[in-house]
Amino acid sequence: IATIPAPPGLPVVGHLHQIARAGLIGHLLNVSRDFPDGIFKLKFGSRVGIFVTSADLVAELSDETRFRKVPGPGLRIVRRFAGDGLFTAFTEEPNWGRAHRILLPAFSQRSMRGYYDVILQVCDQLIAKWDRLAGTDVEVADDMTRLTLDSIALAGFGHAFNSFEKDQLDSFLEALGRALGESLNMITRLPIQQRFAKKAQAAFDADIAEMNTLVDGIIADRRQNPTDGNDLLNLMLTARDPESGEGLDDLNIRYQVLTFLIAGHETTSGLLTFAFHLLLRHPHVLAQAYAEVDRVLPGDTRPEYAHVAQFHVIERIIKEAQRLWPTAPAFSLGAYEDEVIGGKYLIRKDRPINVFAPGLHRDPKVWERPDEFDIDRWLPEVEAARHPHAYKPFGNGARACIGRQFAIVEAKLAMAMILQKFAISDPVGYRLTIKETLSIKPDAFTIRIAKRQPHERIAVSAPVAIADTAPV
Ligand code: FDE
Repeated sequence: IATIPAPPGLPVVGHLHQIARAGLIGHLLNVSRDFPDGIFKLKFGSRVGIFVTSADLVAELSDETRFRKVPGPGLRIVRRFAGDGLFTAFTEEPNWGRAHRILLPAFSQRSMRGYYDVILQVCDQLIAKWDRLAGTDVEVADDMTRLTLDSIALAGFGHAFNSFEKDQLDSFLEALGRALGESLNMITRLPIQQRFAKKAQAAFDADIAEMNTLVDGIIADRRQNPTDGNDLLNLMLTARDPESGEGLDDLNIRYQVLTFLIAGHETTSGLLTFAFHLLLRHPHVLAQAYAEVDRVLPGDTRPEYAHVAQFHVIERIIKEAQRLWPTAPAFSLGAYEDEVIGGKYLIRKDRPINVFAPGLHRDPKVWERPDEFDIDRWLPEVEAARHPHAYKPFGNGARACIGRQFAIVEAKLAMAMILQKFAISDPVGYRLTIKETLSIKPDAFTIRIAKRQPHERIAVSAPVAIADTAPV
């Protein structure tokens, strides 16, 4: 049995003081490069976190007979507002299986077809806004957030945020942003600091109350105005678990609605924002994407559901963006019984072990030139030959992302519609800095947008290349 290695740190605070500089993600990436075995531990005050970045070790952790998702410290704090909703539930909690079985049909192929028109409608609002703003610089993450929040709310719950009509992001997002930020603070604070964080605690409670008010309004509205069809909310309110025959109780429905509002927008908006950042860094790939859009959607062709499957280049861009910057950057697993992984590392029963996806997705044993953005890694024959556990942007097994198809359809459609209509460029030469809540996204990233002229849709001019500097 070998001890899990750790970088040198100070006795009391451990490695906390080193995190500030590069942010948690940057720090973990830096540390992971020093541990080629792909496992290390870090001390956060009184707490020790174990991180795994090797595909071989992740293969073992992905064995659902030995390990299952166990929410780690961050998600346990998020439980204060998301409770035993799907994302934050322990796998053994009865409400997880119940809600999973009840809500799975909401993400079938047939349902996706139904959501398509809603997503398209919200994309139209983004395009209309950018049409008005053509010639100026837009804050990418903010508009991607408007897009993803509005589409999950409308498709899942029939709730119209109408975010594109407002200059300010919805106050729900501010409350959520602060609550997630505070959750992150709570896990990195020392216990002694936590005791003095009374003000932060009160603000946290107020933000949760504000989010609950919105969610309760959405639920009450549907109860008063019932609709046909099996959107998420109708399934939550009326469907029964095929196994136990039970439905979801009111508190759990509140947790689920909030969970989907959060999980459905945070990660997808970050994904799109990273993807545009990477595209502007790699003009030859951007040119490929334009060429594909012009082939699949010539002229002003209106995108239809069947077109989405034809965006192969865009799909590879999205996959590669999720490799370098998986926007849900970690998930945690725990052993059913004491286990040994890698032939020598003891993993105690129920102890959360973090799969750190940005590190896994750069495992040098699997990925050549791991820091390079290369969409050809996702050519079918290349992908088929790859280690099966080297890429986990959507988590693993039964607890993997239930919204994955929704997110991918939305991201592909939004990117295609933007490229169909706009020439995008990065006149300031944005240098990536990452904003971390519980998900990650590029901070303060703006792009310049101009309307594409009809003649540009045949011969596409690539924007000027910007010297590559190391990310983070
Ligand atoms: C989930 C999820 C996950 C897992 C986590 C753990 O394990 O902890 C992940 C990793 C994810 N997810 C990711 C992602 C990315 C993206 C872009 C997304 N995601 C998107 C989305 C959308 C929606 C609606 C969603 N998403 C949702 C969700 C949910 C509900 C969940 C939970 C599941 C269970 O059952 O557990 C998830 N997601 Fe996601």
